[in-house]
Amino acid sequence: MVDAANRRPAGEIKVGGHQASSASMTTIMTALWFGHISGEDKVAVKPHASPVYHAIKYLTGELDRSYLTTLRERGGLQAYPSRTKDPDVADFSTGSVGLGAVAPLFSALTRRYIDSHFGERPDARFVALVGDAELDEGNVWEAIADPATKGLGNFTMVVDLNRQSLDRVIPEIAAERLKSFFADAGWHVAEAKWGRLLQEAFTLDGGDALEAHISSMSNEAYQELFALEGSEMRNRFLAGADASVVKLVGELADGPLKTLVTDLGGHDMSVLLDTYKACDAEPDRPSVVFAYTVKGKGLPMAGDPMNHAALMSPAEIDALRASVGLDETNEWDRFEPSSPAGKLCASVGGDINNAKRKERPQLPVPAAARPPVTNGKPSTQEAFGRILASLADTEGVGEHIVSTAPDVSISTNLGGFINKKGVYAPTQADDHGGSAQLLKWEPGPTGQHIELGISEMNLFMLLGQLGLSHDHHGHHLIPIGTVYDPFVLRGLDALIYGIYNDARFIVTGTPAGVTLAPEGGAHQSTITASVGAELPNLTYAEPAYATEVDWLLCDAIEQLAAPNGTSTYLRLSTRPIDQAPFAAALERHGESSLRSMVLAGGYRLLDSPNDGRPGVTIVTTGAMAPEALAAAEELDDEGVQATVIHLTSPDRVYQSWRSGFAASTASPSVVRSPSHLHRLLPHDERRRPIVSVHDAASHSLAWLGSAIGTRQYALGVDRFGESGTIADLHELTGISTGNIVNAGLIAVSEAELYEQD
Ligand SMILES: Cc1ncc(C[n+]2csc(CCOP(=O)(O)OP(=O)(O)O)c2C)c(N)n1
Ligand SMILES: [Mg+2]
Repeated sequence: MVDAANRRPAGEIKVGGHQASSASMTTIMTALWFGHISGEDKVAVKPHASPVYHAIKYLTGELDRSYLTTLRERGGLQAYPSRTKDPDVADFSTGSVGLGAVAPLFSALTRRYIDSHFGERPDARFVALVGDAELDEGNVWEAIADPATKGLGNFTMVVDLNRQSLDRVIPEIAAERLKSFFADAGWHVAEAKWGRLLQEAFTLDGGDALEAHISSMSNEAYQELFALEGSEMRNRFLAGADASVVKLVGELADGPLKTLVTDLGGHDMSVLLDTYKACDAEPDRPSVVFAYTVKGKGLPMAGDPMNHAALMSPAEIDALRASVGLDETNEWDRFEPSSPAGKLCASVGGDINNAKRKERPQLPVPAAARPPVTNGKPSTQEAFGRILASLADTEGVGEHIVSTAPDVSISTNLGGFINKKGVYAPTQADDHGGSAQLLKWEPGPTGQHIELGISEMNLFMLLGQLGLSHDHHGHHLIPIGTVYDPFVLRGLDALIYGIYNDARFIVTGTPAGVTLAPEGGAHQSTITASVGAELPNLTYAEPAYATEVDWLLCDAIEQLAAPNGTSTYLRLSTRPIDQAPFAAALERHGESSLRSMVLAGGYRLLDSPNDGRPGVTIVTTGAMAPEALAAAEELDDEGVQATVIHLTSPDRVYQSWRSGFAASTASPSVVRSPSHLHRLLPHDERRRPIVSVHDAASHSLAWLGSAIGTRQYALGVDRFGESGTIADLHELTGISTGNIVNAGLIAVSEAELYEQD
């Protein structure tokens, strides 16, 4: 497949592919699919072995022949296994190394949760096939270390131990150290180290010395043997060997000697099958299999340190094809159906191949949870906590919610929900202790909150798998995670991974921005708003008022199951906010109209219809609403009219503008519907300059002027923060009421200047 892809008429750049990484995995994967797993099991495949996966799916009948020559082609097989783009849907997408290594571990955790809450499903095993260099990624160890993944005996990680990464042969014999890491974490450690030939040789006289000799070789020295032939290989191997080793193997001819000393367990079918079975026999802890392999096994590039992206020449391919008895006329044929191989493929295919996907179910989600109001100046974070606690009691919804947080449940206001629903543990566990009166912790199988350690990667890996629960486990969940907003970036690759996989979840970044002022710069987020706005399949929203949070959260839950729905990222603050301006807007617009505008992304928080005086439009989002309103009032005193638009979701407003013209750029005849922003600004206000203010990078809202066709003055936080009061920080970063007023005055005077020009 890789060769065919690279023989297509060339585009501007090479097609590429990974023949060596694939060859390393063929026995591991053949043993797994044809001799071990069954229909309920879920497997993540090492990114660079995707052709092996497709070959299996072709041989077992799921993948059509026409795809085999389309690797890395538009509409064809994706470069790396893809849940969303490949025709033979992979259980997990992979590509960013390290994530696929633990995605099935979090899927196993999700299965355990589903079994505890909704009755046991059929048994399923979860397998990650990973490259050895993937274990360099810290997220792998974060997942292994988290107590939430403890005891998942239905998970097995198979490490393709070819001792090579992209650039090099990995120095030192790291395998023993890695094994002890897993063992110390309580895992069952198995290995498929030697093939049957070597295992037998080790039982003979001098066998112990032979084993010790091979084991003591450095990775580099052992690896070199694969590329050598004849006496060169013999001399290199026997250099420094004990006399008993020479006695045991010295008589062998060159060919058999090389076959023997390179006989690794990761290419021995029966060794692998036995090792997989041994993992099944460990029901109470996860397993790891170290499968010793050769990168490029069976190919001329075997073991070459530079083989990662190497491609075989046409002559080498011809020789390889001939060596397995094929020619160009029959190289793509399936096995003869009546042959033993053909029969095996057919029987395996009937079991492992994908069933058609079912839509996620629509739940009876209310338009608003309407929690009891307890004080006049709630923050958005506080409102979020109260709304979630109300939804916990909403029939048809509450039982599907599962919350999670990386050790910040209490400080992100999940306490109300946890008090009602409890903390999840597969078996009843001891209470939290401490001031237990404040928070009912009591972990047990009915709890609906999964507490994690501090790893934000784990938060997003778990949300990503909870958010695929409908596909993987047949039960739709409403996963809601919370995290301190700046640390969204700490887990960003896993967040992207989740939404790239079409997982659906809600994540609340709180507190956000400089409003948690005394906490200082390390806790103040600035670029997260842009990240939220720019990521596909994720709706970013930043409300200011409690009812906005309510509508947005209920809508976000609805979106989790909607056919073209998205995940949602709520950027919330701990700043107490006076709700009176919202009440006034509610009065003016009416509930139904205001709700639909809040969900569309924004509304006119303060109206200032054109009365002939110079005017500006102040656009704000989230916790800056009080400053925007105060600035409008001051500007009015200065003789400048100011409308305040509150963007509850800058993301949705941007998308409504951008998708309108994007459709026209593809086809100019497409009639553009007005964007939400244009709906908010009547014609006679569109020439007014815009002053935007955001407790985030100024760049995040800086597109507004371009969208409306007027000059814009973007205020925001473009420096690292420090401790102080909210007022101090607003002043330091240039987003105070005074800054907004001044920007408004400058805007008006420059507008006059330009008009004179
Ligand atoms: C997060 C991330 N960083 C870097 C890469 C680029 N990359 C692709 S494969 C690879 C080396 C993988 O080595 P290993 O896991 O041992 O796989 P092998 O090809 O040896 O089977 C690297 C660095 C990537 N895909 N993802
Ligand atoms: Mg490797």
